[in-house]
Amino acid sequence: MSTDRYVSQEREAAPSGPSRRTRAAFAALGGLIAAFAALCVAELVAAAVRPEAGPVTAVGGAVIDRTPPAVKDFAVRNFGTSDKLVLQLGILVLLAVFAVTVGLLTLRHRAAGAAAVLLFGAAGAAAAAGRPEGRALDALPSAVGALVAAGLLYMLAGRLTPYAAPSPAAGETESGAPAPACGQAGAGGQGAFDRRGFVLAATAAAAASAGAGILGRRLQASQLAGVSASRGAITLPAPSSPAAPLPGGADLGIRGVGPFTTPNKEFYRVDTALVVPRVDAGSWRLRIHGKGVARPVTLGFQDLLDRELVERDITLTCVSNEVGGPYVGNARWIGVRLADLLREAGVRPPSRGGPADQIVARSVDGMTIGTPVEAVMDGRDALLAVGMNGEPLPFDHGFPVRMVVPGLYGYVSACKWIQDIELTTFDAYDAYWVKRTWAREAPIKTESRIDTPRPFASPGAGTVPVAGVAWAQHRGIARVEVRVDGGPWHTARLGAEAGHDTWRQWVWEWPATRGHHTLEVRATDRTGATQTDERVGTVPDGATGWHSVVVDVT
Ligand SMILES: Nc1nc2c(c(=O)[nH]1)N[C@H]1C(S)=C(S)[C@@H](COP(=O)(O)O)O[C@H]1N2
Ligand SMILES: [Mo]
Repeated sequence: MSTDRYVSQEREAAPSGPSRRTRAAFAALGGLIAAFAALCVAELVAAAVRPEAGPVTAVGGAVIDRTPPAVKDFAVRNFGTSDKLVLQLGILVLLAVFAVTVGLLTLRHRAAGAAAVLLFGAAGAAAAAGRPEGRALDALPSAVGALVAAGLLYMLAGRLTPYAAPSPAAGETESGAPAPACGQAGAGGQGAFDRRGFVLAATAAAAASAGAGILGRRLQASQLAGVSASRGAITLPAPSSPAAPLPGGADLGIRGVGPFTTPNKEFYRVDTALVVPRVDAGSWRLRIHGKGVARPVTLGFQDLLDRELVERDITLTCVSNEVGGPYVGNARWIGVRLADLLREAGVRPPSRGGPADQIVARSVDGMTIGTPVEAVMDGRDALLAVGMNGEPLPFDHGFPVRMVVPGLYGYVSACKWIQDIELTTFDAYDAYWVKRTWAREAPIKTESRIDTPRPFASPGAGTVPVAGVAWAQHRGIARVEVRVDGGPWHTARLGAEAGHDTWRQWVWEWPATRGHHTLEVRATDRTGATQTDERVGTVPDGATGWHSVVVDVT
């Protein structure tokens, strides 16, 4: 670049009119291109480090870690499982705004603009390395991306520096010939800059960035394909203690009510992972250690498969499930009994004098989940699960190994992508969600949900099946009742009981009359406790209240 053609003091030749606007637009574009380059380069570096270390993912994760429960609840309620997509789009929009601002800043201070990019990169790097399971190396994608972007922005900004005093005849080159149309600013030589140079450099940079980004994504995809193949190659041994066959009639087969066993693809997913961890079963290890562990152990995936496998139907529920909400699902799990492993390691529950009352499970992505030792060792089927509905765990649901404990909400029991189990006390350690105001202990509350008719449906008068599910894991459902417009309660017909750890379907044939009606449901569990009508929100230990549906019978 022939710097002698540029002035050092931009303000002296401050452009005006159309040229000024063009310069501003180009500067903004330069900022956007630099941001794009940063993301693309970072993606390429992340392919070498790990996908989770990419800046958008890392910043998103850091945001999730710091999101107040009320906001998290709002996000889950309004965006459901697309809350993560919304978050990532939000980050990209903010980044774009920042990029435009920084681009414009370069018009006044070239170096300041580039420095701002480095600062932003430092924030991304800190977010990546500062995640619960973050490593120093995770800072690399953001750092390299920011360095490249800062250099690029500085270079592009150079192309926007106006030429020194206009040539004797504005719009003409020294030889007197007209300026090439796409070269220097055609209109009003005052403030003209190297348009052509900018466009060429910007185009080349955008193309190179896209290339790096695509290459990065390809590399990441091929790594994932490798792990997927290793999952595909797994055959789970037949369980030595199979689940009892589902009693006929567990599934009432009513339209509008999901199947008794929720297919994996339809199973709700709740976690903080923006990138689903892809753990290779071959290199997976689980360490069991801590207070009162006489014989710490480290197990591999095959070690689990070589043990006695049990198969159980267990209904999972999220504490963030609103009354009537979708975050509940029932699956047939295969795994090893966690209590057996703990006993072999020398662990005793508090009731037998053990010093630890809390199991803290840690996932590969830094989630921590605290479960009462007593619950895990009280005889219930607390599993280290390796299979879900006849296949290895799906990646979304914790492959290769997760915990499943009947009767406890997921955030205090169901650690996915588990890699470490530490025996400790509730006094000594607060797990991830407990630090964020959720309760230390959270047994699942007795709840019921109307799945059909849907809210504001308009069925015809006559017999209308009102149906849904009810759950009170590890206590079992004894009765479900429905009432119309606050009238008397009617006992619903229950689906056959598959065990105390699963939900039950229910149906009540409603002789529906024309008009506006409110349907309400309540369940009673096998301890005799009836679901309370008191409405409380999900924080800190699960929502209560009766689910109601308003319909218009025609
Ligand atoms: N590693 C990890 N495990 C996790 C979570 C998480 O965010 N990270 N979320 C928990 C919560 S809140 C619930 S409700 C269950 C949901 O399990 P699912 O996504 O398989 O339905 O997983 C639990 N295990
Ligand atoms: Mo949850």
